[in-house]
Amino acid sequence: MPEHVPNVSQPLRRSTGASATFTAVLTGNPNCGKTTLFNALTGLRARVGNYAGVTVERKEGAMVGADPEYPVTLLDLPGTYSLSPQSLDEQIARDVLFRRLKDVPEPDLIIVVVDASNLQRNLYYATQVIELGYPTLVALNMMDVAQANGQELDLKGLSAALGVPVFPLVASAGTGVNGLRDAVNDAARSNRFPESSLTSKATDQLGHTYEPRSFAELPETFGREAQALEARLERLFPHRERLASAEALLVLSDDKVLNAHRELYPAEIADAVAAARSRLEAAGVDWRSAAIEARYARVFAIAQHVTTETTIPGDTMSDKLDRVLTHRVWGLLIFVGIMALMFQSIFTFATIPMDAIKKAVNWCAGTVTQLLGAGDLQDLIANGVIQGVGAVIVFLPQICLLFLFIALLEDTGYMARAAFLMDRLMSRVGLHGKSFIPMLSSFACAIPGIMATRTIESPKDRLVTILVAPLMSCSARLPVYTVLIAACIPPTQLFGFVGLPGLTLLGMYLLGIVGALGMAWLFKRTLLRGEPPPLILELPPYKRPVTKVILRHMWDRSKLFLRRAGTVILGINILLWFLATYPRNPAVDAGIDARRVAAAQAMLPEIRSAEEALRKIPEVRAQPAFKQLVEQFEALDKEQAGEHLRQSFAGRLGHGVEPLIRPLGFDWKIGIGIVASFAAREVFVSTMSVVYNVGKVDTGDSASTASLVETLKSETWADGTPVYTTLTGVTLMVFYVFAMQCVSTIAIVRRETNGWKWPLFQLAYMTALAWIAAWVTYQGGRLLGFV
Ligand SMILES: Nc1nc2c(ncn2[C@@H]2O[C@H](COP(=O)(O)OP(=O)(O)OP(=O)(O)O)[C@@H](O)[C@H]2O)c(=O)[nH]1
Ligand SMILES: [Mg+2]
Repeated sequence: MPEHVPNVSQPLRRSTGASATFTAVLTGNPNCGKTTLFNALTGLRARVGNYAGVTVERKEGAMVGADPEYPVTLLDLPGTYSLSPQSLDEQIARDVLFRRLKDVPEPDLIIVVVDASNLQRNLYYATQVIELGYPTLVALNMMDVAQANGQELDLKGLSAALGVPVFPLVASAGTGVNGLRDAVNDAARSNRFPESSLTSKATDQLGHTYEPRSFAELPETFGREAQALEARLERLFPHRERLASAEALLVLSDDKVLNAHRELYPAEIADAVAAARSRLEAAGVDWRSAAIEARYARVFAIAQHVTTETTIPGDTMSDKLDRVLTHRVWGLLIFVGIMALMFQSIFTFATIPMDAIKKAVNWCAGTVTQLLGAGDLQDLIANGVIQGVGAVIVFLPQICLLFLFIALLEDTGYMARAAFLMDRLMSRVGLHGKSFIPMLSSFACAIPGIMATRTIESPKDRLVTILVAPLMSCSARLPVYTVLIAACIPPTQLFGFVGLPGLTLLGMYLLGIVGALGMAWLFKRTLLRGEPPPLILELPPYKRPVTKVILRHMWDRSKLFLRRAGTVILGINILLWFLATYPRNPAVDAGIDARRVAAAQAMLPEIRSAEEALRKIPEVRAQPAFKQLVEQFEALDKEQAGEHLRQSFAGRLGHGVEPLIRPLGFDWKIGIGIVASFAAREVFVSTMSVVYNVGKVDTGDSASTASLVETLKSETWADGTPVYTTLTGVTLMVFYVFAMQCVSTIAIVRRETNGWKWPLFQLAYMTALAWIAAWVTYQGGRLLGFV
């Protein structure tokens, strides 16, 4: 806690150090546009979305347009409905406002963001914050929505009733943001030099907030108890003197405050509170609801007073849409339809740009091959680096499309409906719909999904959701599915319009959902029993998505994907190239060369010496007349590359794990891919590209640049039967649906659960599940007659 104590008579806090910046905190109900305003003021791009609980961490940024001498730091907080938090993310706002976080500077200014179209509910929290006595201003956002709903607001009246300045805004369009920025600047300046700023209008207004204010007219007995407690708190925590009255109300009426934070309050407070509560009970006052009811009454009166309904409120567009979209039957059908459309279009629309990228990658690899002479360096750059990383980058268009869809789902407000629809299904497994939002976010990546679990109130439910979230197919699995589908699934059209590939992809995503629900059910019945609290989920009004938000979201995620390809994947590829290339056994080359010479001499008796034959071979390769011989050479090339790989470190690794994966129908080369992709799933495709290309004799034709899919299709077992059959492809995909192959996810689970226990458990159970599911698929498929 900072030592410096602002006292009530001093209008604004003087900064403690010359370098300390002025800190303005954005707080308010969920989904009222705090992050949109934060982005507008800072020029940053924090994530926004049209549902409650998008921001789950505090975020800091410098306000642009601040006076260079008086820089302003803005703090964006997760939304909360009150100062009595229900979930982890909501606690952050309370902890910042009550100065419980050591690494957060004391707020100099609070900007309460209020959703104008939902005044009454938002004012409940706003009045709680104003009562804290910080310099406060109200950012009245979503004025456009309020207007569209036919509500006219008396801003002066609102400002007078709240006793703080009010700034009307449409943050998503930037309207009014500059006025707010000016006011923050004024406050920052006057904070440094209170004596010279007494004339500033904004400061005058802000100065009002120091009047102790109470918006709840409490029953007399309750008020007396609250005051007594306030006095105690003031004495015990002199540095939080100003907050004491608000804190007293909270401590008295919320039993969770004391129970959850015993360490924050000495026994003296706990005893005093218990005594006060029993006195109140004896007097017939309900201490749990007295303060809440009193505040609601006041807030209701203010909202009534300042709102004029210009049209008779009827069914809004959102209500009408919701009647269909959240319908038990239609809603679910539409949900599945939207998902199917998403996966079908990921396939169809992405093909053209994907082909273009593929060509570009091949061109690069080809150019490098020509520029560098044959040898290890050429192989490393062309196959290890360009083809390996290229194999992942090819998927950029699909990733963009996936994120376009996810951003649309989030920003239109459909996400919350999906959670609502899934609530019935989720309650069967013992969770509620709120857990579905983190699961849906995990379609993009499990990391934001796991972070989003902070909105779940019950710790056990949160843990269950964390444990199952990585089962949802994330974007890193998309390249794996796509390659395997292209290599193993025939492109049959069903009913004339849906392709089997798109359906298979949808199937994998659905399998992930089913797996997640099944495991959640199991965990809720065994490890983490407990009833979920009732679902309270806000359905935000549908909004036209903001193009800028959608594009930024797509761009940010694509950048992340490319950066990963350029760093992690590149590193792993180079390492793999080494593992797949060395040690090199010269005996293999000598043996194969001898057979080449023998083959050449058998066909062309005029060749006498082995040297001559070796010299002639490149010539022969180029001549169509020697078709048979060229084919023999190609078989030998393949054998040579295969033998080298087999004897390499990677090959030994693959052979080492082969007994484990043989029952799943996988060979040792797939084994290399599976082991390597425990670091990150998309490494599978780049590994396959490296494994199948490394050491290939460059024959000048397109063999070394044949697409990965073609190469996979041509892979055979020793007996000549193809490795990548439909059954192998499906089995491998099933393995990837369930396997926990992501170091970053393990790290984030460790952070969110504060220890290694759960991430290791998760790694173990998911790997076991993946193996069992793949085994069932493979053996079941064989029983059904697939090969
Ligand atoms: N019509 C309209 N939409 C807005 C306005 N401000 C923000 N939005 C939209 O409202 C939604 C919520 O915005 P966010 O900035 O994510 O809200 P938040 O308060 O940070 O939400 P949480 O982080 O979940 O608490 C987004 O879809 C925004 O594009 C506004 O003034 N008018
Ligand atoms: Mg936010």
